[in-house]
Amino acid sequence: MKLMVIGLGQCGSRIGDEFVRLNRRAQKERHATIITGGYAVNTDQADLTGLRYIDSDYLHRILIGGRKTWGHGVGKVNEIGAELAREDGDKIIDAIKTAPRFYETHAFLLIAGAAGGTGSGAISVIAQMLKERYIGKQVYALVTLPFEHEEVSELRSVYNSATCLKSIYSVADGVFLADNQRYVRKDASMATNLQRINRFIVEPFYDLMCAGEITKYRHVGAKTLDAGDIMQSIEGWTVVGSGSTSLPPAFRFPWRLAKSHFREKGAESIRAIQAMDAALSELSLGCSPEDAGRALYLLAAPHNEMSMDIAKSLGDYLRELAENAVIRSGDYPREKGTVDVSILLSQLAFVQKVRDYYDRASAFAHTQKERIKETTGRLRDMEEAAKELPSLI
Ligand SMILES: Nc1nc2c(ncn2[C@@H]2O[C@H](COP(=O)(O)OP(=O)(O)OP(=O)(O)O)[C@@H](O)[C@H]2O)c(=O)[nH]1
Ligand SMILES: [Mg+2]
Repeated sequence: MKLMVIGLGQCGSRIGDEFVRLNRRAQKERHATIITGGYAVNTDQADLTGLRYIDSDYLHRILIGGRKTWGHGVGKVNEIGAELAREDGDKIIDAIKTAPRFYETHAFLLIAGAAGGTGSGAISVIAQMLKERYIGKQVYALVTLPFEHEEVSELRSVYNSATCLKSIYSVADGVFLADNQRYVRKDASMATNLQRINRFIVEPFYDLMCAGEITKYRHVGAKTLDAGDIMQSIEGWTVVGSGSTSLPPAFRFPWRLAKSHFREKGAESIRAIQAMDAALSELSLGCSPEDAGRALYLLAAPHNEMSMDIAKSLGDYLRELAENAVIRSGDYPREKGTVDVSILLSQLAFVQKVRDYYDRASAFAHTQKERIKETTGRLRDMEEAAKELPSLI
């Protein structure tokens, strides 16, 4: 599957940068192209400079709202982020339509951090622009949710997240959710932590996107997962995950293997199930699989680790967990010494975290309104007290 990736704001641009890195890796390791263009959009010039993989010309690193923010961001006010995207969105359209691989693009992927200003505000405006202009092309969003400490210390980040999620859900064809808090490793410094988190966020997309774009015959699966299958599996709230189990050393040298041994036969299925379990426990956001209306899994492993039995046991296992979902699947033969499973759960009917944002943001909006009313009243009181005094201007 080939995506055109547009990162918005600091968080979105950095994750977009990781996708471009992933594309280079796909070209090198698998001779496959999975990104038809990578763009970063921000109101903050310094953040655009800090990227590594996205081309550094002005068509790929796009500054919006320059006249209004002087290149210094919108300070977490996502209404301004949305307004600037409305004014300068054409810059993005102009840039993507000149991309040489534009017509190979299966879908757009817009990325942003929900709690900030620029990305949070711009993502739904740009999604709407793309939907109106490229009718029939899918527009997906990948939205990261704030860390717990941000939610506690700045109520504004909860409010931004809620308004961002509400708006993007109404316009995008699918919204991937990634919860920053799930990736936290307490021992690392913030900067390396963010980079690590970004790598974890993009990783589950790698096999999924590569599987249908393979050119080498021996890497083509019996049941190839192509862009159509993936797009059929994405609608509304979506989470992804990937898990892996390594093969015992003998498996890396298959000619040494006594495959027919009954114990080995059972171990094959167990390895695949273990990888699926790992994928489910590493989902980008905590949710219940039974709330999913669609699900998809991809098994990537050496040829001799993939059989009908294994495919069946994986399918049965996921069916038990996601009993209400239409399940699609694929396989992807590779030489690496691991068994990897990638999972996508979509059309989630309930997401606790999103629901909590909506509730808390509504309460926040209410208290803000009360506070403004109170402040206005007190200011009026003060003016009243000075009514009899002469003014010097
Ligand atoms: N996963 C991840 N989250 C990030 C990254 N950078 C920022 N965030 C999160 O994104 C949210 C803030 O959004 P930003 O992207 O910094 O904000 P912005 O869109 O640039 O908007 P302004 O700076 O307000 O103009 C916070 O919840 C951060 O924790 C990153 O590189 N990776
Ligand atoms: Mg910023």
